[in-house]
Amino acid sequence: MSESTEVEGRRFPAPEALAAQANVGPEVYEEASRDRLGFWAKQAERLTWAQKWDEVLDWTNPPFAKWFVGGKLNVAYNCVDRHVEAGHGERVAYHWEGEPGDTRTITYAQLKDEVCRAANALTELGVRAGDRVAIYLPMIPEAVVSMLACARIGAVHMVVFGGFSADALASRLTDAGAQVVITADGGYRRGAPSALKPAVDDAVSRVEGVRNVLVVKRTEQDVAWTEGRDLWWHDVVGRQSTEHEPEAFDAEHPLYIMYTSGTTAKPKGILHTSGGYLTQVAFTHWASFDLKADSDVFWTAADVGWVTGHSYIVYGPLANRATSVMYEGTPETPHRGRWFELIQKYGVTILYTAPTVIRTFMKWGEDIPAGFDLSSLRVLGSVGEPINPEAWLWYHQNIGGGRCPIVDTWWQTETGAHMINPLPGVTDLKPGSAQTPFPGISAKVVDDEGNELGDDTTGLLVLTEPWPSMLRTIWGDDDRYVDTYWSRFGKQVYFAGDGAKKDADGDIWLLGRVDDVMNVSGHRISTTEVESSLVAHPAVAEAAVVGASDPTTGQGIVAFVILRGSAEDSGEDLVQTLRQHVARDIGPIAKPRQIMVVQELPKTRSGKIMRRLLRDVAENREMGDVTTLTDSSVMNLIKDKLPASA
Ligand code: 6R9
Repeated sequence: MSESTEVEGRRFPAPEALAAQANVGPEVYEEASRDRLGFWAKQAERLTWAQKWDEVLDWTNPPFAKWFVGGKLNVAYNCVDRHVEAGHGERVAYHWEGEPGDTRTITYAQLKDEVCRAANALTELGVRAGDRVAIYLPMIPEAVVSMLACARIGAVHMVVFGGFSADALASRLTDAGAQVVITADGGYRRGAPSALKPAVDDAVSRVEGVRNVLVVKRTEQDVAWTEGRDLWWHDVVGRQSTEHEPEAFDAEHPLYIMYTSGTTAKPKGILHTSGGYLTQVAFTHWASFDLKADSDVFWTAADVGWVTGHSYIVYGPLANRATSVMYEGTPETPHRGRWFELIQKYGVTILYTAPTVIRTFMKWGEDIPAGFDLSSLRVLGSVGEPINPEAWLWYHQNIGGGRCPIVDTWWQTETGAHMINPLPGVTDLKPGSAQTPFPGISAKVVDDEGNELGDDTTGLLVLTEPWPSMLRTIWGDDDRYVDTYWSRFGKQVYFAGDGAKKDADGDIWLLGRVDDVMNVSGHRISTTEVESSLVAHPAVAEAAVVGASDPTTGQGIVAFVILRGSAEDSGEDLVQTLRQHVARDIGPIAKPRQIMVVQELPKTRSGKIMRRLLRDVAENREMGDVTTLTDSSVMNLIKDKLPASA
């Protein structure tokens, strides 16, 4: 039996102490399935509504859903004001830490003042309910303040990840029709100030309709200035009143647009609305992580420019009055223990991050986390990709001290909030599996014709009932919304684009995007499966696998691997060893045709490997669109490393 199957067979029961005091118990599944809409209506009561809804769900015109019809609320009021009114103004909303080590502690009362000021400033700049505001900021508190200020006045925010290029920003500004851009002179990245304003200047010069650029001073870099258009945040926001009356908006009022890459070059603007979104992010944040607002210190170590940041740095934690950590920089600056130092310093109790980061930590070695006191941690989370069992186990042992449940959360920009994940005080955990649809969510695995599959089979993941935080459309393109998600199996079934398997216990395993499924001599092999096998080998830290067209087998398996520190100078022998290892582990059919040792892999902001680009390399093609890469120079590094034949 291979190392990976041994791990896969193991179960990790819910820790007893945690189960005894967990926010939700096993009965929650029963309750939700007995009356799904009643269950979600009960969760909506967690929020403060200016006017209650008449109807929980209107699904008379699928796939266009309306949740909490007739209800009215203000999202920012729910995230900030109501906690201050209830006497929690002195509670910390964010322990913010800049990469250079500067810090800011922001209480709910202070956050309320800042949000009100920013809301007044946007109003002064002529921003009205329904207008779009682009936010292109580093991970600084003004990013959260800007989002909430928009929500407060009913403007629709559109956060663009600070690592994206001027091109990517320009196409998003145009598509959304943004009128104001909020940015900064720069932010700190890997020990140095990194400029943001030049990309905004470039993008704004190419689009129509941006009236003002509001600039936060962060790095004190010199910036070019366009009089009349550019304004300093500290001038315009700084002089505003801290009073602002929040207006109640319809439950279906648009809250934000978040762009995500699709199969074509044009990114999709995923639209989320207010009442249903906030209900599901608040409830999942509370239930999936067993959040205790009075004692936990919660840290989503991700960027606000990713949906994970929207739902679990901003809206979920704030709606639940949580105390969060927010960190500006990279994990290796100024040293590889920076995250662990932050956990120790702030007493973080819940850590939520992505498998790619865990694998990087594995590569750096367990001595680094061992050098810090991580005993405050009690729950761990994972998001963004399937977490391979080895990484799960490493996370469990070396960061969680063997005592913290790992909540592997499957969801998407489109779903807005957690959809498939174990519950920390309830579920016996299986490393590598997201396991169970969240209470009130209906997920199934179907074959190509849409027939539900039994246990122990592999197929496509679908969602068969609407859910409160679902996307409402693709901005400006209802047809593409219907075509992309709701046409493969009819207008009532959401096609997620992920392959999935149900095991003999009925637990769900995610197998990656269906376009990542390879076809080798007629056998369907998931890239995730081969990657997982490679990473299970002690010499490998990280692996990316693609199917490259092959004249005989249809597709051939090409793997890119990063070696662990100790194994870094091994040569051809190691490549053969790894090929054999995969053949033994999965079967000879899965043996990679080619394995290339590289230093880095191309990744998006959410840590997903851009296999499309690796496929271009493997098939010796010109590279496609790289605008969603966090660091486009990575691809040159990889190409330089390749043998001429590749
Ligand atoms: C939240 C987020 C969505 C895609 C999704 C799937 C993959 C996310 C996962 C996971 C397996 C998990 N994905 N979480 N796969 N297990 N726990 O990542 O949103 O950036 O839109 O990506 O990510 O393939 O379809 P987004």
